[in-house]
Amino acid sequence: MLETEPIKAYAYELGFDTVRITTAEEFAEARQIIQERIGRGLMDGMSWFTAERAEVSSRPKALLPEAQSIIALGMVYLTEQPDDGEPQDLPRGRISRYAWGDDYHDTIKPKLQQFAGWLREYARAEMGEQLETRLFVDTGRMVDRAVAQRAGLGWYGKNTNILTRGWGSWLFLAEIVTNLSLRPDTPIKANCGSCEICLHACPTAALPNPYELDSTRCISYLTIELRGSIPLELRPLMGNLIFGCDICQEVCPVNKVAEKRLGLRTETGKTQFIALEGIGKNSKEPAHSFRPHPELRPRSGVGSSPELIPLLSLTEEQFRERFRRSPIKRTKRRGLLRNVCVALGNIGDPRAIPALIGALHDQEPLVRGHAAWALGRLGGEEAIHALQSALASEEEAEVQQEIRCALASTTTSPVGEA
Ligand code: B12
Ligand code: SF4
Ligand code: SF4
Repeated sequence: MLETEPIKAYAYELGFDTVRITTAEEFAEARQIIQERIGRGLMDGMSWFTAERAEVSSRPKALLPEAQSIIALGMVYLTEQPDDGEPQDLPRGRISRYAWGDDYHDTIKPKLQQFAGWLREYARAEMGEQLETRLFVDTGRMVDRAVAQRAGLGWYGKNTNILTRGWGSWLFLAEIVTNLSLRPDTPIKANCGSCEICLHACPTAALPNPYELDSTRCISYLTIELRGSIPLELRPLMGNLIFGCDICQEVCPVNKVAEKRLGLRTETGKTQFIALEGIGKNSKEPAHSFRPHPELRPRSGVGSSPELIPLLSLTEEQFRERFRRSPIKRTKRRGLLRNVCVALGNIGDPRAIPALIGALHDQEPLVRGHAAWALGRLGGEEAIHALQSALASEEEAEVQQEIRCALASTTTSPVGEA
């Protein structure tokens, strides 16, 4: 059997922060749970997330018939909060931490390919073995969290994220399925105990029970995966979140310990690394000095809390250019502007009214409908007048309905006025 220590050492050298190994046995329990959740409609709206996908993604041998082992990898994505510039008093949105920097798929995939190249040489030199691999990060048909749990990389938190000793849940998961027979690690004996903080902190009640996520209510799904209209009753609960949601991770005590250990502090409302010495010492991981990954550092000009009003005038071309390297491109322009409208409706700053009136005439019906909702929330003569004249010229039934609803629920006094 091949020695696993050099494999793990190479994973760290490549920039992964944690690595464990498990067998290529099927993930029968995960499959059963996923299929049950699909059956109950908890994954509705993600048409790609099918029972057939669950079937394949829980059977490594369906993906690689010769599979023997899985190398489970984690890459921490704690970074400094980017400087979002001035002025601070205009309405701003919130982007979840994993999207402050470049798209992690683009960062991790080449590393997995490099890893597989190295592994091929290592297997040939040590044992004369021919290597077969399949590489996965997020989008592939693999149950990333179930692999990480069985490999002992971490344990399931009640918010369904994998928590690790030392890094909390602030890490991306990836895998290499291989035909090599490698000594497996054992699962960690840890759990959330009696804590239920995340369940109560979720603004949309998307965590009805421990370890159970109702995706259809999760802000991450609503802002990233959902292609159409956001359900009316959930919009007021979304605050200023415009891409993803970190709330159930931010409140987690395990994450707070990890952040402190890594020297991450919140100062003047911004998170920054204050101390970076001695990191790794209390962790089970080798004491390699943690630095926020250069590849994951915010540099794509996206920011963590962008000004919302200017986003409403982004053209398709400007959207593509600005978010070219960011995970945000997944929402497409219309999805992002839809989210921006909801955030502006929730923030209630009347300075957004002119831009929202402009968005009432956007080329995308989805944006027009959500701009109408936001104007209804803001209220006031100007907003009502704009809604009435938009109704007269609007041709899409769904947008007409949004405008009627907005008019029915609004008041002539703008938000903030008695
Ligand atoms: C679909 C998907 C989503 C969906 C649905 C999320 C979900 N919980 O299922 C949406 C769009 C909502 C989403 C959101 C997010 N996602 Co996502 N997502 C995925 C994806 C593609 C599949 C997940 C899946 O299989 N879901 C099906 C459900 C049923 O599986 P599950 O929640 O893991 O359920 C398990 C547990 O509940 C457990 N379980 C059930 N009952 C019990 C009982 C006990 C006692 C125990 C111990 C366990 C247990 O068993 C289940 C099966 O394994 C994975 C990538 C991948 N290929 O796996 C990324 C992935 C899970 N997402 C990830 C991330 C980062 C996020 C967000 C944080 C992004 C954000 N900031 O907005 C949020 C987190 C929301 C949340 N609280 O989970 C990371 C998670 C990393 C980690 N540390 O866990 C992954 C692994 C991507 C990656 N490769 O890094 N995501
Ligand atoms: S990501 Fe946000 S909306 Fe989704 S479960 Fe966590 S707190 Fe709730
Ligand atoms: S907040 Fe508490 S219950 Fe939720 S994942 Fe963290 S430790 Fe577990």
